[in-house]
Amino acid sequence: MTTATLSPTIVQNFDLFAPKLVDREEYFSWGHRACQGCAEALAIRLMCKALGRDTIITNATGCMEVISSLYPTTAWKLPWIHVAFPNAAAVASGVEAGLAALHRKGKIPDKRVKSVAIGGDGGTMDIGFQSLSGAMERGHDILYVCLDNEAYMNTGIQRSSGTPFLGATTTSPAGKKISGNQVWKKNVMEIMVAHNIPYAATASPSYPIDFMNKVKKARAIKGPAYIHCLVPCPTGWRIPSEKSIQYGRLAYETGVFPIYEVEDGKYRFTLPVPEKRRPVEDYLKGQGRFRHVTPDQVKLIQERVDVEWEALLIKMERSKSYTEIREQLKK
Ligand SMILES: Cc1ncc(C[n+]2csc(CCOP(=O)(O)OP(=O)(O)O)c2C)c(N)n1
Ligand SMILES: [Mg+2]
Repeated sequence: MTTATLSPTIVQNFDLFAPKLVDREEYFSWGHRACQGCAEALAIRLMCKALGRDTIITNATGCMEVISSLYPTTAWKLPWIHVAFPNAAAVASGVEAGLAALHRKGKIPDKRVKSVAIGGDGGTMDIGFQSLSGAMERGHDILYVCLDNEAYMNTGIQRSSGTPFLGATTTSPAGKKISGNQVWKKNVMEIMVAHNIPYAATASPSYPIDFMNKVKKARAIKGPAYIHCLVPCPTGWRIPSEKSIQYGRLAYETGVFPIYEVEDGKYRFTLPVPEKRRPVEDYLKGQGRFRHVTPDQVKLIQERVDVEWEALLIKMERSKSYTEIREQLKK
């Protein structure tokens, strides 16, 4: 794969252009046991293509470990470590420290090998949150990719802090007492930005070139980088398996999941910004997990999305990179 940045608009003609632009090598092989239409498995396939061979993956337990490593088979063609639910970022930090020590002792020739951690929303936003925060704060040269399918899918669709407001899961069911998940989704992207790391981004496999560009950029950056990737789950979201890419796009087009990056403190949209956002109803309808949602509740969600979108626009317009601010202060 070339290191040049690819235009995200190419995604419209993905079939036409992608074979020429994207690494043909598969580092996450076919034959794994993911459900049909699993966007999480697709995200990993794309991520690995962008990372390339010199990569060590640390994988928190979750769907991706279960579907990819059924003994005696493996879908991984990269060095891969399966770790416990809460400690992917801690182990990836150790891998990075180990690589640095080997380099110092002259046992490996260069610093090309990148330590990359992956975890689901449960493994990242809940149980692995402390180790993630610690790794980012210590400044390890690692990339952490959160694959957010908005619930603990591997163990049977339990709610996490990534589950959206009113989303029905087995532990936040929609019934007489409650109407699905009763709290708003935790904004881990912004919490990562607050760690003042060099690079943080949101992404989606529905926009594969944009996603892969971000992975490449994050790989090249020295220091901690974080990518929050929304991955529709047909099983948990109760959507047809052929619609996961479409729902990923709707999440962006409605403003439910803004796709952007924050580099050195500066906010930037990375895809063409929708002139007029589609109503959130377009995203909610057709998803079984929101089947019970009333028109009043749709309004409530719309209001929240509008406010958050406006707040983000302000950051896009006003934020400056730390480098720029530093230069200004010198004058
Ligand atoms: C300490 C601990 N608690 C609970 C579990 C059981 N467990 C394994 S995977 C998982 C859910 C993973 O959810 P998430 O991180 O969102 O990944 P997904 O499966 O949705 O991709 C749970 C609860 C465990 N392995 N370890
Ligand atoms: Mg999950």
